[in-house]
Amino acid sequence: MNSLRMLVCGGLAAFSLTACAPAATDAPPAQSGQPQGTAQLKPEYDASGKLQKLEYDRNKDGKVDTWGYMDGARVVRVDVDENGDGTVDRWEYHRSDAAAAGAPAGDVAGAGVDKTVERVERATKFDGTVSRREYFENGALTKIEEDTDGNGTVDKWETYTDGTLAVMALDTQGRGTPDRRLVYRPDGSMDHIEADPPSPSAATADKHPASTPTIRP
Ligand SMILES: [Ca+2]
Ligand SMILES: [Ca+2]
Ligand SMILES: [Ca+2]
Repeated sequence: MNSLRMLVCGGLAAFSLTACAPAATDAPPAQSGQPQGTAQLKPEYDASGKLQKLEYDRNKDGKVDTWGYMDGARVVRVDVDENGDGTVDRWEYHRSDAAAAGAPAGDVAGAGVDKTVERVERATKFDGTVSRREYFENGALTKIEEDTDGNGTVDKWETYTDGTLAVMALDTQGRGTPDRRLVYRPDGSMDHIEADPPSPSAATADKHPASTPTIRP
């Protein structure tokens, strides 16, 4: 994530936006293949010369694999094709710099920590379907939600404190809510496991109570 951000920012710096702006006004701005671009990085501007999009070939194989959606110099969203099959597998959403408290974009990029990222969505099976969402606050991972079995429902929730996994909650019964929680110490070691007893309402509704699964410790 941070490297992507820096790539995009590095590209911006390489272009020198102030130098590009007058040229973009002279030339038909909506055209693709702006002369200001390189083989690896191609910018797109709107009618007023404001940067709207960057296309980037991260691994230099001649195919675009990273798309940066821009509001001028501000990154709005970055899409990444991580396995090079032409389909996006990662969507990186950025909050506005104003909303990222005390974290102007330039400082953030310089520090190597991007505090404007608020959410990263991933298609972990590379099928174009989002199965994992990572949430950030001021550059620190706070929460991950994942559909590990691909049935469309989240079954794993991870909560992070100071960047360290604090609680992993699992839905092992396919009911849509966690029934088991793994609680970690600040040093990352496991503290204890909490497991819900089988739900009484579920047992009542179950026409075959004998088959109600027992939660293993
Ligand atoms: Ca590429
Ligand atoms: Ca892909
Ligand atoms: Ca699931």
